[in-house]
Amino acid sequence: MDVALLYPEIYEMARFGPARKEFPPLGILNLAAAIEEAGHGVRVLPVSPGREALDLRDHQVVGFSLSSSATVTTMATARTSCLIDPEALVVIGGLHTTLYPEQTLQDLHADVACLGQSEDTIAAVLDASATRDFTGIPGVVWQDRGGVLRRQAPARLPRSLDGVPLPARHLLPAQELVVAGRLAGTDLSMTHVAFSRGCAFDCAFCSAGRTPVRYRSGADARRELESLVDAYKIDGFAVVEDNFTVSRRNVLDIAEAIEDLRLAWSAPSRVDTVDPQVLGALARSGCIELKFGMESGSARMLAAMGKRTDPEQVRRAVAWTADAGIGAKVFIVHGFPGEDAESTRETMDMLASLGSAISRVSLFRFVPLPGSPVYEHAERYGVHGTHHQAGWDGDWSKFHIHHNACHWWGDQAQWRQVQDSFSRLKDFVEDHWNAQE
Ligand code: B12
Ligand code: SF4
Repeated sequence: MDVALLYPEIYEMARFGPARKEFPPLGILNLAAAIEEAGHGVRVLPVSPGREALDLRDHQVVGFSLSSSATVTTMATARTSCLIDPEALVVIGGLHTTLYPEQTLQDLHADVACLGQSEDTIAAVLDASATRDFTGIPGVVWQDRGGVLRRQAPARLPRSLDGVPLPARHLLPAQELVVAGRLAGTDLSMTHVAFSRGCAFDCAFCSAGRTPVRYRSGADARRELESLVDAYKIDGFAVVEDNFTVSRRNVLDIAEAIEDLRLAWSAPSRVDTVDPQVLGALARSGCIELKFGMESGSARMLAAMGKRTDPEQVRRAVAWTADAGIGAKVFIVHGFPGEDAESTRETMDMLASLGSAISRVSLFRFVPLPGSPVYEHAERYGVHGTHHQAGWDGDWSKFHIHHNACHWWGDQAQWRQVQDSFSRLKDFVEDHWNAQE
């Protein structure tokens, strides 16, 4: 069978807009590798606003990836604009599908929805394309011939990712995979990798906790990096999952296994999952930057966000990281319910006191992301504007963390305070750390 997998093209909206693509769709490439292993042909095709209409009539299966809620509208437009053989099987997957499968199945006029990580189930779904009977396949939702919606729970996934095929990078042009100027402010030729999936935490603004935690072993991570050095001559890489340092044991295993490859790399982390020993091992293995979800300098806001960290842990982690010779980039989320001028001042004070120990700062505005605790329990947080609530306007595109200035909570006076304090924080960050990559 010939399969077309459509995914939303993502741009670096924070600074570059459509002039710069974000990084390749690794999950889709993992899925494509599993489809190839099952003996089918597969193409991965980007979709972006204004470029949704593709002629796919020579494919027997068309898959739509709804990897975030922000891109649902674009993918739904693609569904209606593409030319698709009426006999073709239309499959959907990705995080948004996993969160709201029944509704997404209807919105996308799809035959079957795959829930969660789908490398283990996609072959069986393709095999059932003639009968359209998906009975017995774990983690699928479909409408049977009698029009009844059927749902089968996902199987429990192994904790190890080693059995998951490596991303089928050969399906994309090399210039989409290997870039310069994107690794911790260096010009190194680099690519993106994912050594783990999911997160064990449940910060209120984040939906990453909905993905079960899985890790590659050190040996498997090394195998992937060696193949990347071989194929693309990379000098470095960025680890791009939710939270690379969740499991100390896995992180040390990977660090040790890749040490002699002499590659420079960066990864996301939490302030409470590093210590001097781990940081020493990461530095020896080539880590040049860790990206910490600092979020706020206010103990009150950290508690409100369910971050389970405190300002002292932020200070300690940043200092230890700088001592280990690793750059410490911090991410900040501004505007979570309860944010005010005082909490913003505490964030600026903390940034100022850490000063040059922080290599870079990325500032985001609070958005209730579908699937996150704040979205799914919006009333508890005083948040409005979700699709579960009255007055839903059907606009999924607003759940976007860049250039988002929606009034999500509080009265007009509180909103003005959030807006004013965000402007001050933004100016402060731009004055002190202007080189954001
Ligand atoms: C890496 C990443 C990115 C990368 C994406 C790189 C890429 N091109 O894939 C970048 C930085 C570009 C990015 C951008 C954004 N992201 Co992002 N991202 C992630 C992160 C950390 C990992 C995603 C991932 O690779 N997961 C692992 C792979 C294996 O899973 P997967 O991609 O979902 O694919 C698997 C399954 O879903 C399924 N599947 C997927 N598609 C399909 C299609 C079919 C047909 C089938 C059968 C199966 C299937 O099979 C795949 C293999 O198992 C997640 C966190 C998370 N836990 O998901 C956030 C996350 C998905 N991102 C999020 C957000 C908000 C965004 C942005 C909207 C941010 C913004 N600019 O405002 C954009 C838009 C992204 C988009 N695609 O629409 C939110 C989404 C929340 C939501 N409900 O919308 C998450 C959950 C993070 C969070 N903080 O909550 N992101
Ligand atoms: S913000 Fe970071 S630590 Fe918190 S749930 Fe999301 S990925 Fe995990």
